[in-house]
Amino acid sequence: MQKRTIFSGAAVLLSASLWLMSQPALAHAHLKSSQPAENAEVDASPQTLSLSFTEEVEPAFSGVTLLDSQQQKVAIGKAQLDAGQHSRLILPLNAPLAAGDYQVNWHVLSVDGHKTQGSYRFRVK
Ligand SMILES: [Cu+2]
Repeated sequence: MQKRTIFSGAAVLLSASLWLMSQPALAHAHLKSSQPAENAEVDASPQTLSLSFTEEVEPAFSGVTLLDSQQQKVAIGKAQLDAGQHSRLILPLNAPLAAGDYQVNWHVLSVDGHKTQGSYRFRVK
């Protein structure tokens, strides 16, 4: 009798957790902040781009492209996860950025398996 109660309790817990796992997560990885920030005007070229998301992301399935004001792709390093903060991607720049407007296009896969993407701009004075 007691064994049976424990078993059905475990079954309820299991089905409850399966139900929770099947629910779509409410929060996907949205861009929380960046360096340089969206629409920022910086005095000098940054050394890296850094993008912080609302959830942890998978760097192998995430990427960032940088476009200059002519919509030409600027060569940058591969997105790396911040070792201390798995919701932050860091991208080294291969060379200092010339003065001008830049557009950052990002796409990420969050650890909950959802893809999101977006873009923002900043200016180097
Ligand atoms: Cu999600």
